[in-house]
Parts: sequence; C-alpha cells; structure tokens
Amino acid sequence: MDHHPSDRQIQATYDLAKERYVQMGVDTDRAMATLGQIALSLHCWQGDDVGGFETSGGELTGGIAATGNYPGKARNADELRRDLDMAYSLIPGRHRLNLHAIYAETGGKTVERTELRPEHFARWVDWAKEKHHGLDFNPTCFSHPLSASGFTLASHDPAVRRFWIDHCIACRKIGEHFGQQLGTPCVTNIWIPDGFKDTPADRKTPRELLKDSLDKILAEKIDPRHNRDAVEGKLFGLGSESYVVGSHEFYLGYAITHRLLLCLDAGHFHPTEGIADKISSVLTYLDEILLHVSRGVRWDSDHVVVLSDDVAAIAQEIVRGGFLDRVHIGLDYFDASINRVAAWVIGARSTLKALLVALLEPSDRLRELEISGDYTARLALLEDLKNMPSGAVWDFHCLRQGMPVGMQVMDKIKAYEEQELARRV
Ligand code: RNT
Ligand code: ZN
Repeated sequence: MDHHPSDRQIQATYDLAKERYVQMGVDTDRAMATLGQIALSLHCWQGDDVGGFETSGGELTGGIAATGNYPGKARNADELRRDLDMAYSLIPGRHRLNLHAIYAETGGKTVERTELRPEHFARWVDWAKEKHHGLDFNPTCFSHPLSASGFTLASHDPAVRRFWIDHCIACRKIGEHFGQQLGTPCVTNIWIPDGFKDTPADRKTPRELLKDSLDKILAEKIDPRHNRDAVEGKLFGLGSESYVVGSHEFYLGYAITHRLLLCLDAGHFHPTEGIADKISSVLTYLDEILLHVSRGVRWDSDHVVVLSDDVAAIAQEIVRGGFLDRVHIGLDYFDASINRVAAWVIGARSTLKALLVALLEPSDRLRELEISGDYTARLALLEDLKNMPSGAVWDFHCLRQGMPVGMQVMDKIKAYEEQELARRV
C-alpha cells in the first residue's frame, strides 16, 4: 500500500522549495505557468501496439516492433478514446493527439489508404473538439501488402510509388481538415521504412526516387495555419540495417530546401548519439521542427520515455534556446509489456518533468558565467542544480492542476485496469 503525501505536505514542501529557487533568482510560478502552456502530442499508437483499425488489418511491418502481451489493449476506436481520456486525465496541461492513417473509422467498410478522406476521421475530430485536443497526423506507409517489398515512396516500381504518393496526398488533406476544424495547425509527418537489410549496389537511385515522390506529394500548397509537413529520417530499422533511403542528411536537406519541418526521433541515430545538440543547429536553418521523444535501449527499441539525461538535455535545449514555440514535441514509443495507459502517462509526465527542470534553471546566471569565462562556477552550478528541489515544484504543479501526485497516478490506473481493461478478453 502506498502512502501518499497530504496536500498540506505538498504545499509546505513547495513553499520551502520556492524560497530556495528565489535565492537562485528563479521564479517557480513563472516556470509552472510556462509549463502549463506546453502541449505534447501523444501518439495514439501506444494504445494498441501500432495496430490500427483497418478491416483487413494485418501484422505490424516496416522494421518497427511492439513486444509484450499485457492484457487490455484497445480493440476499436471507442476503446482507444476511452483509454486516451483516462491518460489525459492524469497528465497536467492540455495536450494533442497524434493519429496515424490506420486509425480511420470506416464503419466496417474496406477503404484503401489512397481513398481516405476527412469523413473517415469525423469521430476523432468530434472527440478532439469536445475535449480540446489539437490533432496531428501521419500517413501509414507500412503494415500493407504494397509495403511488403520493404519499399514505398522509393520503390523502383512506379505503381507502388504512385500508391504511396496518393496516400500521402490524401493524408495532407486530412491534416488540413484537422487544422481547419480545430483552429490549430496539424503537423503531418511522413516516415517511410524504405531500406535494405544488406549492402546496396545503388544508394543513389532510391533517394532520387524518394525526392521525386516527395515533390509530387508536396506540390499542392496548403495553408500552414492548417497543415504543416514534417519528414522523419532514421539510421536503420529491423530488416533495413545496411541502408535507409530517408536518412537524416537526406531529409535535413529536403526540409531546408522545401521549408518543411524536420522530425528528429531520439531513437533514430547511433546508440550514443543524442538529438539535443541537433536542435539549435537545425533551427538555425528551419522555422520549426517536430520531435519524437522516445527511448532506445541498445537499439531503436521505443521504450517508454523516462526522465533520463537524454530527455533532460532535449528539454534544456528547447528552453535555453527560447524554442518552445518552434518545437512541436511528440512522443513516439510503443510498449506492450506494461499497462498501455500507464505507458502514455509515465512518458508524458516524465517529458513534462524534464521541461519543468529546464524552466527552473537560473539561465541568466549560467550564461553570465559562461560569457565571463568562469567555467569552474558554470560546472559547479550545473551540478548543484541537479539536486535542487524541482520534484517539490512538480508535485505542487500537479496538485494545483487537480492532477494526481506521484504514485497516486497508479491508484487511478489500477482502478481503470480493473473496471475497464481487465474486461477486454
Ligand atoms: C519509426 C518511426 C515512426 C513510427 C510511427 C509509428 O521508426 O519512429 O515515427 O514510430 O510512425
Ligand atoms: Zn518516430
């Protein structure tokens, strides 16, 4: 049995923490107010292991994998929305939902991905309006017979390319519709699995084909108030270990020349290569970027995000750079071995904690030390900050927003598991 802190304890701990931060020149109220404005984009696919609801739904392909068989996964869109409602009710702030095309609701009819239209997402839009969530979107260029070769937009087969081009065009229009309906731009992110397991003979042609496909997809201009396009590269996937057409450099160049968003997924680089340091570099040339906050363990394993040094560094870079309005923060992981609602909540709360820690830095003082060349004091202060009572501020933030504090989250999740998830057999 967990013994939870009382409101009085949370308040008293916060009052002391606030005094400590004041001594450092940090305004905790301001940090909490800024945090309260940040919208994360929760990925719908954590709720059902990237399954989706296509009538002819097959297995997950594309070199990504969800492992585990924890009971209670959402079997339809109503269950997924119920699970999302539960998750959002445990995360302070107002957050977005990131949908994939395979989460269309077609009323039992088989609708080809090229034929998807806004009407197939009407119930998602109604729900998003009612619950005040912005929507983001993704074409689904995997888990389909026409992606079975491992190639989609970069296929040598023009018919295969055409199919996926048309799918992506349909998706941009759905994104535009989301933006129009909800009054907040939809970020439509293109990720494709295309690549080779073994050493290619020709690295060039697939990239030329991909560029040509993207040009066709993006030919129609869409008002950025409604839809913004992002492209997501990666280094390798399961079955595409030796070569990925859409590499980081490929998409960085494409995004810069076409004024798109670049999506940086934390799991898409070499195992020890972080994305934090890339943020200020790419934002020197791009207006905005999209992040897929994820956690690779030894490979791009998409574990639930935790408050790791990597995630703390990402948050620091966003805050220190003043980039909060230029970075769209999405989550991207899929763990089927634990309670899926908890997976959303833990990952989202950890991402918010990282942002709060970054917002609680005495940024002016750190910069002064750096500019004056006092690297000794800079190091000492950065180390000292790691032990500052940010946890007390986080708990108070949760309390004030009417959200569960600490392990209270698990009481709610366990109750939901008993009442709802356990019945899904
Ligand atoms: C795959 C990419 C991509 C997917 C989602 C489901 O490596 O990270 O973002 O995770 O589209
Ligand atoms: Zn991703």
